[in-house]
Amino acid sequence: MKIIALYGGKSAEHDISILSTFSMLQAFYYDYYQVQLVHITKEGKWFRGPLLTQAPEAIETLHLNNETFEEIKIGDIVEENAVVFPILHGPNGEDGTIQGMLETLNMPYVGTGVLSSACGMDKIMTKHILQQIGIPQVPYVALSKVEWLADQEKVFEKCEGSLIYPMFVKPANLGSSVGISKADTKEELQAAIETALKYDRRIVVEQGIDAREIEIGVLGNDEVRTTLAGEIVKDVAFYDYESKYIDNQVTLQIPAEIPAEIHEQAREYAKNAYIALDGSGLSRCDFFLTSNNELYLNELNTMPGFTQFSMYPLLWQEMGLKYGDLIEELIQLALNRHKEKQ
Ligand code: ADP
Ligand code: MG
Ligand code: MG
Ligand code: K
Repeated sequence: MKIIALYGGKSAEHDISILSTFSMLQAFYYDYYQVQLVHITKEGKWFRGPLLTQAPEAIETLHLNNETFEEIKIGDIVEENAVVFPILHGPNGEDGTIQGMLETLNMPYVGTGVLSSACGMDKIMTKHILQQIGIPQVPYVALSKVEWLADQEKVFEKCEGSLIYPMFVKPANLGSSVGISKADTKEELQAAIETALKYDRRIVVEQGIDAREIEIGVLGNDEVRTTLAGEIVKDVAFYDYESKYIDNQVTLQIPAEIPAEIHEQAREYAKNAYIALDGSGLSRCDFFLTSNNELYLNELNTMPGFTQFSMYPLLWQEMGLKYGDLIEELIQLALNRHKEKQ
């Protein structure tokens, strides 16, 4: 069987996708699979690369070059006995667009379907759904570019009327902390809103809280399993893009040292949220935990970071599922879902 590794992508998280893909390529069971590389450029062009029969030694194998990659049309990836593994983060990859395309092409694919991908990517939509099923979240205000352009003072009133500083301002559709800033004053709020609006026409302003960050791994289609929680232990106050991917200013504590009842609560919320969003395949569910043990669900990431040092695979390793077996399980979940739909 062939695995079609779709990576790169038209998003700010292009480079992270390449890192995750390289890690994964070390772990496929090449006795059973061959891996076809398909690189999506930042401009959204598709290039077919080499067919791998063993793990590549260098990440350069994944980088575009004229000798080993040829431009293809999207429909060219269709073939029998293949499963698509979209290792794409953020808009145009993790947000239901690629998933919808693969549905249309009738190809089995790893990860959440159209609905959960789209809802998980959209922070406003996620909040609406979580609210509906009674999962605690930090207070927030949803805003549009139109509102901001019409009357900035009204927007300030809306935010300051229901939230106190610090506030966190985020584009509705993004990840990896891109476009997110913390605002301690009205001036900073203005700048933060302007920044977030560069990435999306819908944004969210949230109550900033001082909290630990814990994460739960979720895996499965109809039968949903969760991991113990892991904690992102931060040396920095704001877990931003730089600290996550460049400076490595974080360590992972697995399992998180939190009270047993909080642990159970988080697992239950993660499972319920996953089901409410129609999850299948996998997701990583992220929480805030305050010093007086208030637990807030922050977000679900439907294609979480997947290097060997990333939280999601490490959480499953703690549960006894090795990195290679986790990938195998994801492929089987993709095939099962596809079979059920036929
Ligand atoms: P992304 O999808 O980009 O990861 P998050 O909502 O997870 O977006 O925000 C990124 C990081 O910003 C979080 O991991 C956390 O460190 C910080 N953060 C986000 N929202 C808040 C908040 N309301 N209060 C405190 N810190 C926050
Ligand atoms: Mg996210
Ligand atoms: Mg996050
Ligand atoms: K998300």
